[in-house]
Amino acid sequence: MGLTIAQKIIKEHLVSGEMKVGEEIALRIDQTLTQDATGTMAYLEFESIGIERVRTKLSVAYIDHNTLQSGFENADDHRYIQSVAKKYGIRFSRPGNGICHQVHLERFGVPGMTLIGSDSHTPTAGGIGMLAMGAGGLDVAVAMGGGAYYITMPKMYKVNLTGKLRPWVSAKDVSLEILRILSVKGGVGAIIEWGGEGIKTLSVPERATITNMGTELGATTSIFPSDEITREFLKAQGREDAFVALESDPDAVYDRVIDINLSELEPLLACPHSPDNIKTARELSNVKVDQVCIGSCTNSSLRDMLRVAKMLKGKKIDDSVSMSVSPGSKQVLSMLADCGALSDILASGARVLECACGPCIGMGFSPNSAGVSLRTFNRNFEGRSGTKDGQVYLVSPEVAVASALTGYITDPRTLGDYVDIEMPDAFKIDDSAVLMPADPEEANSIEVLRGPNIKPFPETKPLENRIQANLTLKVGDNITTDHIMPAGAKILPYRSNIPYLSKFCFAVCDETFAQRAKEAEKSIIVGGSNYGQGSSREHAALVPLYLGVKAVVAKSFARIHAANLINAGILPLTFANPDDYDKCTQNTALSLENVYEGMKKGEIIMKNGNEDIKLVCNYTKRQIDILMAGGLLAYTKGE
Ligand code: MIC
Ligand code: SF4
Repeated sequence: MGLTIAQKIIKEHLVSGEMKVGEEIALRIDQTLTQDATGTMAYLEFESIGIERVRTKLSVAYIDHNTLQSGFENADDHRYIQSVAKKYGIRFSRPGNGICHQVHLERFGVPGMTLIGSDSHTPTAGGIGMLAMGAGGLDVAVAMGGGAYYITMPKMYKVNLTGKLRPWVSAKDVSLEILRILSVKGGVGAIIEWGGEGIKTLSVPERATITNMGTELGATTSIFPSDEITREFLKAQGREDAFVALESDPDAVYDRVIDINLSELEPLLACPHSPDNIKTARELSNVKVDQVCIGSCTNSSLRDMLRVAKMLKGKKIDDSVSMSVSPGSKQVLSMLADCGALSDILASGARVLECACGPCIGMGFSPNSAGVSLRTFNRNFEGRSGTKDGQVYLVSPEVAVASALTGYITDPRTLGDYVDIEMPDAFKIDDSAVLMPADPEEANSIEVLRGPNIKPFPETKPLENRIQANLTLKVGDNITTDHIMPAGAKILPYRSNIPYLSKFCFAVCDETFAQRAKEAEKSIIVGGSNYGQGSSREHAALVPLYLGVKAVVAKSFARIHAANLINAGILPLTFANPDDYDKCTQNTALSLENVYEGMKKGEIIMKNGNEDIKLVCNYTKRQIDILMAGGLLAYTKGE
């Protein structure tokens, strides 16, 4: 039987386990990346594992999420990451150099290699045929130390593209179309391979937009073949030597095949507050727009920015619209400046922000009250923009600019002739904002610089056999890690201060939760399906751990969050009968019985008053050992 692209890479990196869907497999990891918002914690964990130097082929620490440095906390964390990187053999991408996924694609990604990153959009590198996955910080720390990365062997989905995108329709519309077809949970447990004749019409940045947003499907990752288009891209980046060709075997078997005819797509939007709430631009043309943001790891490539500049050239955005443009990297910004496109953007009335995540993670540029914000980003969860009642729509750069010009949601096809752009043959290479680590001989003398905002890792305790706890919070379906542990300008500087962060846990759903959980001492949370979708932030597990959460009982879980819960020593459990969700009432006492035996059997009984509710778990021996030890850190140190 032939293999898919992902299966080929998995086979080559398999450390243990069998490549059977649903089985746990361990993979050798070639490269890692971190960003600052998850990085501080990941490096604290790496230090506590006690390894002298990273054992990967390449590890990069990016500063891109919180670059404001308003107050010492954030600035201290940057210095901490810079000093750790220098000491332990990690490259350090300075603030301003760009968004981790964009820079990694440009400068470091290699087809056929494995990459894990402490950020859920790490699959962006799948655009050049890398097996790239988002992971919790602790998993990345272990991989930096040479440890394997454990996942459940995914199913294989294939999306077959035919045709060619029509003018004004773009890669973002392909992402939105697949979200319309599959929904935010449709990719859970699967790797999505993109193929078919249609991919020959898509450049690497367009492919990367598509793999980037595969995260919103809940997929383990997404991947394109590595072909002549990939070679051209790497060559233009001065990295042709990194090229290897990669394709699936003609007789590869897929669990599901989805056909999309590119020629039939039209400009789409994801409406508030979910990336799969899809409508056409045509349908929404009477919606007034207050704000437009262009950028994020989904749509900040040179290609996207040149198109934006060309559309804006000689025009003015509507007076009622506030617009920002954040180029994805220093390379993009500096090439825009060199060719004059930056002036066209500025002359239109748009503001140019730093090459960073910025508004995407609520770091400024929040919409006005109940404001309609069109963003070329990948997430429009409630409150994420920093404005609780902000109405965020996800769009392509084409829809974004067309709407900024008119002040209303606008189908760009109504604007007239298509503006084509020409891509340069070569990118401008300047890696001076990526600092190299010290030589191993020097490393000992390098001091790690720790600021006072760094607080110790929450205390973990070995698992109890009988867990009596209060059902402190009951939530619905599709709860995101942004609900569990919000981000944004007020909170992000405290990612290395779990006690402080804990005050904001679940604040979007229930502002009293943190206080109530502390008072209860031991809590169980009950959730619906796809619990923990979205970001990879392990803080969404570490903060509940700090607040005494012992288990989360849900209808189903998102992949990275379930792994983060286990890493934190919290039990993720699912209802054997999803209807039992309705029997659970907030603020009642629950008890998990005979947990040790139950974990082995895959079945734990939860006492809810006089009733027994059957819960299931499918832990591997390794996961049971981690939970018994009180989390991955304790387990790794005790190994
Ligand atoms: C996000 O897009 O939500 C983030 C911020 O990039 C997160 C990481 C984090 O919370 O630090 C992610 O996607 O993993
Ligand atoms: Fe940054 Fe937004 Fe991408 Fe997350 S989704 S890495 S916050 S740009």
